[in-house]
Amino acid sequence: MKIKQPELPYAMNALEPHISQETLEYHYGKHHKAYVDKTNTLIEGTEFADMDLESIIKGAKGGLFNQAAQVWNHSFYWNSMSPDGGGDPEGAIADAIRESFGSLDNLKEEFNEKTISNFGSGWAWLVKNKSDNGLSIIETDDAQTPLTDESVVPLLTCDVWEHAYYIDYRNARAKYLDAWWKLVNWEFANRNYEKTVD
Ligand code: MN3
Repeated sequence: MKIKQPELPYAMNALEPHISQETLEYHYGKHHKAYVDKTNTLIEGTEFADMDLESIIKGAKGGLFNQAAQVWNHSFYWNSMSPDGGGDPEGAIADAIRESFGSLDNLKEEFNEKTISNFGSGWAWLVKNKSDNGLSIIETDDAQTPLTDESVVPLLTCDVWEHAYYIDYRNARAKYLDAWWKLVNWEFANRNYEKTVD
């Protein structure tokens, strides 16, 4: 089965002024596409050729894992932002944030602190713990993804590879994080949170 790059859920200029069209042209149009293309090249003629993306990620190691996980992580990242995003959360996610962090400001502070201190390239995630439906913040390096962690459900992600923000913010990761919070898609987080509540 050929892995397809999902369509961007909004126009290339829809996240401006926080994230520019130029960034999305490179990030979605070149980086994400390259992960899709390389995954398809690597699975050709192998046991992974007929698997869906999640099965490839769960079964693969090394180069194929890196490419396939980056396909999934980026698709999840596009949905973690919205032109109508930002502001205060509503619904189940709002209650869960209050319960786990006390307030949205506390969540932002902890998320930003952990994300800024990640030394290299990686991802910051808000996840739900399956054990108690509480929320946690996870940092993953390079292509690592909580999709392979059976104990959590990913709710939101922020790409903190430099290619996600260098055009707009140069090396100022903190400014990019401020922009990400202005776009954060609470509806997506709620859908992910609610679909898995037992
Ligand atoms: Mn990226």
